[in-house]
Amino acid sequence: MAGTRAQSGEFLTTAQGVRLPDTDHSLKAGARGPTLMEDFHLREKITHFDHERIPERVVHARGAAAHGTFQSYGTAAAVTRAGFLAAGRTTPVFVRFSTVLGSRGSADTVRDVRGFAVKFYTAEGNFDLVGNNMPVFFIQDGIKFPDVIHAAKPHPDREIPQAQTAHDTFWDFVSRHTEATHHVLWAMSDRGIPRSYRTMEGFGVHTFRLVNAEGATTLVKFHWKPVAGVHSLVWEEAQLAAGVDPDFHRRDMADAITAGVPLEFELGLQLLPDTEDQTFEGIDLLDPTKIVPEELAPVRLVGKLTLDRNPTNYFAETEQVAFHTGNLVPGIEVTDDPLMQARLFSYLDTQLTRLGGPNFTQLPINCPHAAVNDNLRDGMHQTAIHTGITPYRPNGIDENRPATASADDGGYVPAPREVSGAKTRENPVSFGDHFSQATMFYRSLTPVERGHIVAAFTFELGKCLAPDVRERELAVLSEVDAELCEQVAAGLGLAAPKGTPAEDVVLSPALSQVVAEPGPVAGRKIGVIADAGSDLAGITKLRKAVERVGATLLVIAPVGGVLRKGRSRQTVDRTLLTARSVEFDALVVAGATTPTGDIRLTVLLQEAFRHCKALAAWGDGVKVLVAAGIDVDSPGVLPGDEVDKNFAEVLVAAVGLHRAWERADLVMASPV
Ligand code: HDD
Repeated sequence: MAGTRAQSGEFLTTAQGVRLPDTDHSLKAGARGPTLMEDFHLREKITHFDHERIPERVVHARGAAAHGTFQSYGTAAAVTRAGFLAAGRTTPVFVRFSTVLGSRGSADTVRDVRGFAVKFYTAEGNFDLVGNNMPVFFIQDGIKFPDVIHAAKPHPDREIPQAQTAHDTFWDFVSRHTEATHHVLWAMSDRGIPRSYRTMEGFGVHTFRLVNAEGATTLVKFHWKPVAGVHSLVWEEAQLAAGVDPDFHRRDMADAITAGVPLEFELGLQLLPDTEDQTFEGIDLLDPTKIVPEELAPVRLVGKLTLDRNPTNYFAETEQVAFHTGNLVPGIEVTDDPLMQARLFSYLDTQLTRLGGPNFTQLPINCPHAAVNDNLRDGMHQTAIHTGITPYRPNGIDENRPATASADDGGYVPAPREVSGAKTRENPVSFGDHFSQATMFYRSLTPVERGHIVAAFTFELGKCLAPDVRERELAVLSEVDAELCEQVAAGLGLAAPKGTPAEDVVLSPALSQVVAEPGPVAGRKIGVIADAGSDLAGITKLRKAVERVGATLLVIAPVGGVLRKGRSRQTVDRTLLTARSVEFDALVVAGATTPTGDIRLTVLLQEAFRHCKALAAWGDGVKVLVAAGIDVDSPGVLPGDEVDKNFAEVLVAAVGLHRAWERADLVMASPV
């Protein structure tokens, strides 16, 4: 099999299968002599190496992926005939998460949109849901995609800055192109810096059309709801993590899957009537800069995605997977959203360069699990050995095979729709509202989330050198919300322009990600600081309690090795040299730990405190917190006497709340 060929047999061989006696020395005329041209092994080894890289994706170059399954609840069967959404179906999937702007080797935790691309290998062919972790987009028409990406990518002269929007060309573009405003608000919110891939929502963004067995149609917006809840990093943490561990998100996902803690998301549908004008409650469903608030159209859960298997080979799977918005199955259709229409062209086209020709569907990761019987032939990298002589229709020689399929045979027959109109390059009038939903988004959030948006705008515009860019973006913000504009202006030391933001927007509390009740903690990391004198038996008890709820406990000690006390043992996972607070969702100081007076310990605890994470300690460990300058009466600081049920439960609940936001005013840098 092509996928395993390189690994078969006992001996190292050439690509031709010839066994090799030596791969460390080139063939030379004497030990100090010139290398001989006849060394076919040297030439093959270097030639292959020279061509190991393929072009990275023009966007979404940085990504990580996992295999899994999608289990249908059957609750969508009335609205779509898509087989994988029928009751009782389980479908294999491959999901690739990504950032948009950075190069393949860039950091995971930068402020950016995250890609959320799902390939369902259904029995009726592959269905790709190529979404993002934000439900809206910067542009309403795909013809502008090169513009927004050119503006957001590094400046062409020096190729800086990498993987971020905090520079002049991005803000020059979006301040002049106000349909981007709603998406910009999302990007500047906590959604731009997710804690983990498992704590992101996903969105199909566009409105799609579902068709059921009777041919009735329903418009739909796809949502992925993370079982772990929606949580983010704080900005300082994201910046630190970009340096401390650029692989933060991919490591988090791979480690959790290895530890047996899968990532889980539920697929949700917002079902909307397929009316003549394709609007809902006044919202244009063909405008990808608009959402339909969940309060107006509830998200109905129709199945569960479980990602539980890491790829075997990054290049063969994660790099070579090719998603395409046009990979559709019967029962799911596209709409006339002009952003989506352009995407239908781009995704197939881009693979021709990236994957070197038209046969990329034969790569194992892209191969449908459904039977393939096409008349496509030859081309670069053809790996199939087609039989027969009639790759054309009609043919008589092979009795006109393969046959075409009617809808009853499972053929992809689109629902008939009238289409008419004069040729024109223009937007519908309804696309002209650029601000009202940006206002709704901002005002629907909690004060702490709004503070993060203010800080993000102040940071990003503070990185712009051109004064007119900053001023023009302030004018945009003045149309969104006066308070937002004034606070950002104050941080930049500029006057706040007066705009006319909408006053009567109906809020959507579902947009906030701050929780009042503790959520699941599976996949979270808790660091326990200990040394040779610590209560190691207490650590064992705590480990059991946190592992029971799917979290991981890591021991942090002054130096590596194994801590021993009596019959207890604890392997050190991190030292004060290798640990940084950003890796942990909570830090705990074990009882009887001696304060080391090490500044790295103080920084570790102070950072976690600043980032509003849970901090706990038992016994004498409390003294370590105090020595690090932590006020143990602060919200989210949990001192205890020993590790008992209550201590563990309180800690897990604090992690489940994600952050002690009540501490935010006290410790986080003020945005202005
Ligand atoms: Fe795109 C990749 C998501 C608009 C053109 N896009 C790409 C990926 C995701 C998205 C998740 C990475 C897929 C992977 O992991 O391989 N893109 C979106 C969303 C959009 C969007 C949610 C708006 C709603 N994209 C968009 C437009 C165009 C493209 C308007 C062009 C007209 N996108 C591409 C592309 C990429 C891509 C150039 C680069 C690599 C690839 O396709 O395979 O074709």
